[in-house]
Amino acid sequence: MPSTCVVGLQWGDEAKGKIVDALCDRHELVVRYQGGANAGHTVVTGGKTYKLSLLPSGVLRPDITSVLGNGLVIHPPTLLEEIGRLADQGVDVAGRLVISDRAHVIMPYHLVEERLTEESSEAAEQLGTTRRGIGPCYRDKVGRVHGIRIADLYRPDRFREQVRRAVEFKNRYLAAFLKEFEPLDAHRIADEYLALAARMEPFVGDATDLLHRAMAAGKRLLFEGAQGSLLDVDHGSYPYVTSSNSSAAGVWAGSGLPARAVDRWIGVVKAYTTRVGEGPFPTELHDETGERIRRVGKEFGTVTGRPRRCGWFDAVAARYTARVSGSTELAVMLLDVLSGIDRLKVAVAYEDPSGRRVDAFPAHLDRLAQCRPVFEELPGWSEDLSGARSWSDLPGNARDYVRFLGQQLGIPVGIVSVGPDREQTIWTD
Ligand code: 2SA
Ligand code: MG
Repeated sequence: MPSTCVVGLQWGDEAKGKIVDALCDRHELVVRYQGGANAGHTVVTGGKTYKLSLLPSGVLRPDITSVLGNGLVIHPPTLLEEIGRLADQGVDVAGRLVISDRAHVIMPYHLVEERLTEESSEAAEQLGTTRRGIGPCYRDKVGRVHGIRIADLYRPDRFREQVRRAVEFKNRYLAAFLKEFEPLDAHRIADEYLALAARMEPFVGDATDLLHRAMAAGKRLLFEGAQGSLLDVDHGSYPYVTSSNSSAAGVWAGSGLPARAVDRWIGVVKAYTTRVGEGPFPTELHDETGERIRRVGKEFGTVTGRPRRCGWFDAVAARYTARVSGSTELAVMLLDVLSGIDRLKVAVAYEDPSGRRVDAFPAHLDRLAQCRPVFEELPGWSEDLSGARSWSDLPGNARDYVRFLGQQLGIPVGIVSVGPDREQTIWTD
């Protein structure tokens, strides 16, 4: 039985959480390797809805160990709140959640710093982020001078000194930009975080070592990507991306395991495309069909509640990310949402302003913004798909549509989803 990686091939919210949840039966550990509380997973099981943001979907399974790898950025108040909320819903994570001591810590000033750019009068500085402090925390990680890791929380004297230096620096530049700025108090922040650290301590450990031991013992690992590959800081639609490697490229850096640890690579797509936040989106719909997809697909952000922008399936973008993420099989989600749309369109290429065909996903956002999709049209279906449980339960046009997506991306479709519930999943093999 192989270890598996599940990543989104679009701009996030591809319903990866549902696939991870379904695959838990065949794995022993679930590992997140990047991002933080900017992710949003909704898992519906046994008629209950669980909303997770920092914790991986695996925490809902009592026999799974969940790991937050070194590649994450962790906001202690959010982490503890999420653990508490799960406890209220009857899910106890004690003894089966491990947070890497190499992960970075999101500090209160990261949230203030993000407000600075997101509320800037310069439109280009507003990326439409989730405002969870993700970007500023990764900036400090890469900048090295002010980065704080989970392990630092357990060396109180050193930690207080780190916070003092960081706060002194941040106060100076924040005051220069913000009109009404109440300087941050390093003592208060350090006290607050040290108290939170004590509550987190049972969960903190050397996740890299734990994962290597698990691999050596033949345990099966399930890597859960957050956001989507088009939001990858290196490979995505830069600068309208998140600050981590949200494609499969992040697995090694964010977990400490070697490439050979994974042999099954599932790329997850919606049967259409959505995006939250700013940035070019060639197949975006500004009409009734777009509104219909948003309404039927309940396309609103899990973390922020923002309405998601909706559009046709973009095979140019997904073909690119399927390659970058090395996808060996495709999961097509939310197929049921397209029922009742007469003609379905899929972007199979782009065209630039001079009429030239563009097959490769452009590197520059200006070029992407200029590209117009070249659509191929497929007939839709009117049947409700939510009761389908096998490939043969799907209407012929729905099967053709799914096959077409697989052909466009050059990978076999292994999973089709027709609703949020665990049972509403079709395994094509
Ligand atoms: P950030 O906060 O720095 O990571 O934002 C940078 C860009 O990345 C996008 N982003 C996301 N896009 C889709 N889903 C995400 N998770 C939540 C969800 C989002 C929500 O599952 O619904 O609740 O709004 C996610 N996280 C980050 C973000 O929109 C920016 O474009
Ligand atoms: Mg999401």
